[in-house]
Amino acid sequence: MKRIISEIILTLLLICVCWIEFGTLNYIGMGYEEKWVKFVPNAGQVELYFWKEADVSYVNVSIWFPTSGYNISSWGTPIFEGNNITINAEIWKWTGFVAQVVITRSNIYNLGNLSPGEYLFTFEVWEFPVKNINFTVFIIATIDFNPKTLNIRSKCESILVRIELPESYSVAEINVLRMMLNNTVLPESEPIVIEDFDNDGILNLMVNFNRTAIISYILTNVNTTKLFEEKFMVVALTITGYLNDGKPFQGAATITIMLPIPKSGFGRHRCQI
Ligand SMILES: [Ca+2]
Repeated sequence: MKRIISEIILTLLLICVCWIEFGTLNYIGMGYEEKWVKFVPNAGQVELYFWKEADVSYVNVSIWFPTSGYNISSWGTPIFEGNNITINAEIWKWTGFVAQVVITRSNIYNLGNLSPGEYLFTFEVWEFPVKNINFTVFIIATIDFNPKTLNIRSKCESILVRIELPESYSVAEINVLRMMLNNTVLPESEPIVIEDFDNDGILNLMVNFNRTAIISYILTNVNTTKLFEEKFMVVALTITGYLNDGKPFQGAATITIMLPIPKSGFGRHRCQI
């Protein structure tokens, strides 16, 4: 009985040794050793995508591999140094036999509730920078356009934009010179008025944008064929800017543009809202 048990143990040991040997795959006769080695992907294999949901910022990192022979042992955790965020992942490549199949692996990094500002997110592997992405966390502003409907054939007047900021910020701190509409149109230098026009207890900054400039921008960025067919279109416009201390803000609202049917054939149009 003891002999049988000894033989079983011996057999199991032999199996283990063989398995370990197979696992390390020392194919000395083939001239190389099959093993896991450190691997750094190139930038073309990596996609970075930033988004914000509620108050939380996220970056998704996707990496594609040409074979099954890769292993990500650590995705790393975000390291914050001021507005620079660095990730250090650990990736391995198997030098032996692998399946020729493209595999994509992804990981979402929760960056938490970041304060407003401009950030640089760098994805490193084995401390080697692979790819980075810049993103901005904005103070979310409430935007209101007046008028809310534009006749695109009108060539006069301005569009009034009323801006409110969240409770902990003041519109008096907005640097009007750096404001832009859709990163293209600057506001008019005057008048600039601060008052609580809607009596909700929150001050509004009111500035004008040149109507012709906005219409020109819209016409070069919308499907004009569709506009001429349907005679109106709803367009989202975004206001971005900075407070005097550099904190960025952004807000968006829609405006309806319309293409009225001329009442006369002479192409004359009165200025109208
Ligand atoms: Ca208000």
